Amino acid sequence: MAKPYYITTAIHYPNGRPHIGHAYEMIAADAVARFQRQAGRDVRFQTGTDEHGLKMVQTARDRNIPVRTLADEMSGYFRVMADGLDIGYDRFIRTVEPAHYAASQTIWKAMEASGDLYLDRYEGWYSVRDEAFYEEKELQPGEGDVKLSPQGTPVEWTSEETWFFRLSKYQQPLLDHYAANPDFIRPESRRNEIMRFVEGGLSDLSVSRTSFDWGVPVPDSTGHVMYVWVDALTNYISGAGYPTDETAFSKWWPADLHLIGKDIVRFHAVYWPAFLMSAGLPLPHQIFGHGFVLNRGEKMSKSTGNIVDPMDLARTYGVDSLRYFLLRDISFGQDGSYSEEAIVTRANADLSNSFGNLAQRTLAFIAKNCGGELPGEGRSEAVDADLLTTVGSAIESYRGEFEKLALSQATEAWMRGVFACNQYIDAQAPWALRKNDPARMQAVLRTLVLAIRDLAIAILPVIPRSADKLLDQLGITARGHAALGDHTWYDAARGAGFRIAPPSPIFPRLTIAETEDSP
Ligand code: ME8
Repeated sequence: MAKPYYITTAIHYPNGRPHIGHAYEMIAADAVARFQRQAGRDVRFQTGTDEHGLKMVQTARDRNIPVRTLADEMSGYFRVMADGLDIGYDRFIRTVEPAHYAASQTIWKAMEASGDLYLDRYEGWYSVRDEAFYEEKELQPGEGDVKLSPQGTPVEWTSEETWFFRLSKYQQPLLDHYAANPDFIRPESRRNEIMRFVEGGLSDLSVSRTSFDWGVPVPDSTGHVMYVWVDALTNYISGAGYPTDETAFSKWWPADLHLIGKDIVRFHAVYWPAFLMSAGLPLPHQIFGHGFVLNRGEKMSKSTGNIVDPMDLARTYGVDSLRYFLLRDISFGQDGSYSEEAIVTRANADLSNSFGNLAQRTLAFIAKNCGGELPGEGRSEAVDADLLTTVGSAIESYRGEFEKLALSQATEAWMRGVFACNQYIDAQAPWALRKNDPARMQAVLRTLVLAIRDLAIAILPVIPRSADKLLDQLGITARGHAALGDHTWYDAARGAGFRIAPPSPIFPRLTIAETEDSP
């Protein structure tokens, strides 16, 4: 049995409804999880919501509702979105769960037992929007007296008694870990950014708050709740059985991959490993900081009113068009832009006109002209084997890129296989062979079915719903990588008398939806 594989997304703040950035992260993680399942690995995929902290308190206050009511309502939207986008998570964790409280208190006590926690007075800058402390030297001037964090969010001066974590003690151990594990932080640009930050020196971190009570209580310290990031990061282990279910925890931990956005790499690559070292727990294998999805190149914000509900896009253009677009058009690790035009253009070019058209032409032709029967071997020519070799190597490079999380290059490689098939079908023109050379027609159709089936299996992680439908139309039950390139199923299905029914198109051609302000 292959090694188990544990992947997580960040847990999202449910202080508002989910946006396309959240959808993007879930889709990318889901595609990786599906890919690893296809490779035969026992996969655990965790996502969820991060429900404590001052931001939640303030949003609830603005809406005049209890924080827990806000958390329950908004967390629900995240789960509904995950389900709507076919995110196949194994665990949706909420940080308000009692078992998560207990786990957070256990890791706290372990850090305390290592002598890494002490009580002192914190005075410094805090950004509620980022739920982060910043040093004076990191700030930039904003309008008037306002100071801004490196993320461009306003900071406010705070002063209170808090528990501190001896982060400074972990500067060298962290640098040693980065040096010994070059793949710990990806992509390279983020790794460099974090190394520079840690080399610059680490101050101890304030890890509790006394000015509000919406959080996990610090053990034996009345009036203190944990800094939201302490309990938030702990979700990765509390959701995998820590500390009560040793069997589950030792199976899944350390995680293979924490997939998160570029703005929170510091928390995952500096604070989290330091907490784990302090608690005597192993570190995750990799932290990947993906880029931001921008609306026509602009940051989404409530004030510019350009926040689009990802579920609206999925309803209008189809879940798989959205998934395919995000993974194909944005180079994974970099920022990327989206617009409805871009989604429609990409989905039409690759899915509808290329892959969809290829499958539709082939299956409809067999249904109509061969009574749906899978064609026999007929008279093969060298070009047939050549096509299958080209498709096989396109899929191989797709898999290689996927392994490296180069998701856009992966889908690009897959498209090379699709293009080769389209060239082949045009050149071989089976419709012209029907009367004069039926044996040749059979060989051509058989080759196409073999190629389409492998392309559909390969692309399952990206467009699970449509690829599944296509495989069902072909009567194929195999879904894993082990089936790729294995053509023995074909004669078995033929022998069993399987027939292709007239197919309904799987990738309809899209047009841009009319909006109220369209001309
Ligand atoms: O940071 N494009 O939650 P969050 C792509 N609760 N990704 C984006 C994005 C965008 N426009 N905007 C946000 C938090 N993200 C914490 C995490 S983990 C222990 C705690 C990403 O709801 C962001 O980078 O603000 C992060 O990975 C995730 O969405 C959740 O962001």
